Amino acid sequence: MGEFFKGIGKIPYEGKNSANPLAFKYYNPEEVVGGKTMREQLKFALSWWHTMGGDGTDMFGVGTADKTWGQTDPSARAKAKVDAAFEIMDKLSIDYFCFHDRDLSPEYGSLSETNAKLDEVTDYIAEKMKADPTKKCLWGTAKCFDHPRYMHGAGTSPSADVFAFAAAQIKKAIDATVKLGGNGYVFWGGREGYETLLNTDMGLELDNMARLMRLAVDYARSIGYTGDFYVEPKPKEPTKHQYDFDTATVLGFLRKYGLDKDFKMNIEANHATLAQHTFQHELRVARVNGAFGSIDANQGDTLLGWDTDQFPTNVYETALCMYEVLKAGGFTNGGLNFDAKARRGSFTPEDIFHSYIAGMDSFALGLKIADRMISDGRIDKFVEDRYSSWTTGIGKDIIDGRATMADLEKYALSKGEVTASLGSGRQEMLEAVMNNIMFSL
Ligand code: XUL
Ligand code: CO
Repeated sequence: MGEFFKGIGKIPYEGKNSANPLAFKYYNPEEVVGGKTMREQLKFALSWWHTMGGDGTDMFGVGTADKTWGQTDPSARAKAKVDAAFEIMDKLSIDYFCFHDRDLSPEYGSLSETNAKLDEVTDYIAEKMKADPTKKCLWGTAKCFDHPRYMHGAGTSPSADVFAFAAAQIKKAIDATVKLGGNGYVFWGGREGYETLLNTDMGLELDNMARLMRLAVDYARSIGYTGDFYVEPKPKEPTKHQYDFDTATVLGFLRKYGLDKDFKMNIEANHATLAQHTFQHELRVARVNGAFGSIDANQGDTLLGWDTDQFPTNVYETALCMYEVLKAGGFTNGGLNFDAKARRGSFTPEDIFHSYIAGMDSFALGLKIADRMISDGRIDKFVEDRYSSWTTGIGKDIIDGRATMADLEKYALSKGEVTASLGSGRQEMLEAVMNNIMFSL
């Protein structure tokens, strides 16, 4: 195996005063922040689809970056991708990778041939992981959205044959994830939605999506998989309306079908903003519902209405994200997967490194700021004080279930007007506190 990125060595941490573009300014893997090393807190992952396969092709033009890895034969290319991916992870000190089955190995003539070829690639990855045990699989998934057979959905297809095919594909993707020691398996419903209700039996489609998820969980558990299952919410794109619209919608779905104990969320920043939420909102909804799992780290463009999957560089957002992660107790099986791609104009091999360095440094800064937000205590103290009426008196009686409607009426009648019990929300003051913490680092 040759070296793919000959001019680029292992990316060093040089600190914030370094002007070397191929050095980390903030990501120092062994530095302890919030009781763990940055490496343990951030659990960065490489996304196989964007980094190893995405060549910049878009609706208006062909690719600009060469992602052939020097091979024309699909099978040879799949293995070269593995070599290149391990070189990238090694040089960037990234410990994890995430994959769709078809990013590892494409479809061939029949499902059995496709599966056999996938086995060859996962065998090869397993060998590389054995040689370097620091490299791990964060999660796997099945690409049940790109082939024409999935034009009307996979689990939500009107065709039972397509449902069966998707189940077979997911079974194999679960096998691959388990074989590679993955601790996560993702369901992102790429075409699990509709274009028009005039042709759609929504009730049946939702029931079937739940059936597929139940079958997948039961199968995985039966072969000894103990990791997490995640749903990755997204409101639209490619379909006009996706059933996994946002975290709240997914939680309702999971609870209806008794799947809520089996699934957590994989929250993606750009999906949150497409659903008209902030990234922090989606993380908070997952956290307060005990469903926080993993993160697809990227960012959208506020002026565009689609999934641009940009590398995250907005430190305000990464700080608020890491605040939620730390408040959730940190990652367990999850991590930060860069579901992000360099812009079409950033087409050189070095741009892969510049992109990851930018994203990793932004999250390292976000982690440091979030840790400071917590140790500083001003924000948390403000929130605690704001809700202090719930810790004594009538508030405590309500929380403890002691107050009846009649008691509350009696209390309200005796109190008279209650507007004076309210204090200012102090939003501007808190935003200034956040800036003060950010820039005191
Ligand atoms: C698409 C997307 C996917 C999932 C995995 O918007 O985010 O790449 O992360 O299928
Ligand atoms: Co994603």
